[in-house]
Amino acid sequence: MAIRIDGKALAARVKERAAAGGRTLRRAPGLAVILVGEDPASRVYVSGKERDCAECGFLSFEHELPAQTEERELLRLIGRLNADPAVDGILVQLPLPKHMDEKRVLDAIAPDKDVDAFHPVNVGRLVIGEPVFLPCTPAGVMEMLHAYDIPVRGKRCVVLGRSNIVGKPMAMLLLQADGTVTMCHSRTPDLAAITREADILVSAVGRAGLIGADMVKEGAVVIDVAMNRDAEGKLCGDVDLAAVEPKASYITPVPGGVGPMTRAMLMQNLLTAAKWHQAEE
Ligand code: L34
Repeated sequence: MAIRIDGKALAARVKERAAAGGRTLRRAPGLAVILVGEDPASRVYVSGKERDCAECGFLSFEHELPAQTEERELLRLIGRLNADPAVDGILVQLPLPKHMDEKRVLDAIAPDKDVDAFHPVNVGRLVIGEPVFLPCTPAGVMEMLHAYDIPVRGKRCVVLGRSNIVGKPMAMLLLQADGTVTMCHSRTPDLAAITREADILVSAVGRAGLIGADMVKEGAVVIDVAMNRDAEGKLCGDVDLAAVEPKASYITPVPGGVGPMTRAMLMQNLLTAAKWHQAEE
């Protein structure tokens, strides 16, 4: 029977660490959170991030814009926040409304305030192994592996999903930890043959029930990054937890797994940004 990785408890520890770091600074780190439109899930995640800031003794500045806001207005707001010395980090919650060009918006965030690590400069830094900010979700997964003394070196790691937010940076971090990494996606034939080879399996697809026991090797570490709703509307990941749990060595639940860790790593990035900014003052 797998050990359940407790993302909630671990996130609390990461946040305490960030809070302690913040107390050594001259002023509290400040996060600007931009939410465009009324996606209910985004609303929940953004509220969580603001609560995390408060818990850490950090400031948060919320900017709620209506769904029909014009892109140039959002770009103007980002420009103002880039220049605002009280703002150490800027987070534009995704997804954006369809009429906006996500890439243009994310590229407008100053790299030194890009606490999501989505800007090409920060992606590039990650790829060459010199990151300033770590992308929150993959960094949260690495923190979980580390906290449970799960080695990555030499292990077969399989990442499902190739998004810029999760799949690609996840593969990069596992690679930098000396894992042997395979990436799978919607065009990968015979997925199960590959996932069954994994010592560490990370699923970030977004399809409830995708990972059954037949796709998992005995004793594998199974990390579920997805946030889906099942037929009854209950929150779940890609992994059929009941089926896979007896076979895995470690497993992350949804909720209470990677989600809270994503938010905790954001606090760590915000602290990093604030340290940089205050060292320059
Ligand atoms: N810019 N947009 C930007 N940065 C991000 O890092 C995100 N993401 C994803 C969506 N858009 C983003 C998040 O923050 C997903 N995501 C996220 C963050 C937190 C949680 C889930 C997804 C989370 O806290 N999940 C809780 C359950 C929350 C609930 O009850 O709905 C959990 O225990 O998993």
